[in-house]
Amino acid sequence: MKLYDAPFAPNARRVRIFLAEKGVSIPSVEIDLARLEQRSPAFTALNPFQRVPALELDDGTVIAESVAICRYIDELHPAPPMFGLDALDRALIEMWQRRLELSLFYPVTQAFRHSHPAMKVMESTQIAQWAEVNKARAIEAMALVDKALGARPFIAGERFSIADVTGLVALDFAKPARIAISEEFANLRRWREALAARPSAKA
Ligand SMILES: N[C@@H](CCC(=O)N[C@@H](CS)C(=O)NCC(=O)O)C(=O)O
Repeated sequence: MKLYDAPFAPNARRVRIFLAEKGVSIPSVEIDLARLEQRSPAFTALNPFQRVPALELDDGTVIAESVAICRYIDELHPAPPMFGLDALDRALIEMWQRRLELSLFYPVTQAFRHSHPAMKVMESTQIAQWAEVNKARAIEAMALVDKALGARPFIAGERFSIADVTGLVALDFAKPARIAISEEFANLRRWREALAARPSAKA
């Protein structure tokens, strides 16, 4: 297996954190996004969507999309379980994974892509107003997640899951996207600090 990775790419980091939690290591190939290596003919042949991460299996099959890669790894290495143990657990993790991905992570990445000068190379048409819309959406999502978390340790319940990985990566990426995490969101900040203290967060 070969993992196509990029050091500062938040989606690639989701997979790296997941692998670290599982204690699994996969040889990786670095794709230089700033030099648009993801658009090279060789990488496009692997992933026509021109995005990292991508996992190439020994038979040449390519799995792209961070969560699809994580699901595959989870099937091969079930412990510790990160996609849930029973019907309800799996449903709640899926619910939070999707909420965090669509309502928090995606707006944070859009705010970054449409405001940061370094992203001009990838977003040839940067729309400042779209960045602002997404900043506001990310803050709305932070408020909802803060409320939902209450005192529970992890977003989908008592166990660390793929949803927490997406939450941590989204909140960490809020910094380069210039979205402050309000002091008001005490539950959210406590959750983020606990996730950031796990050894996997260094991945
Ligand atoms: N939905 C995809 C998103 C992948 C994605 O957007 N990757 C970014 C890096 S975080 C990328 O490759 N960007 C290159 C580009 O936009 O040209 C996933 O979950 O893996």
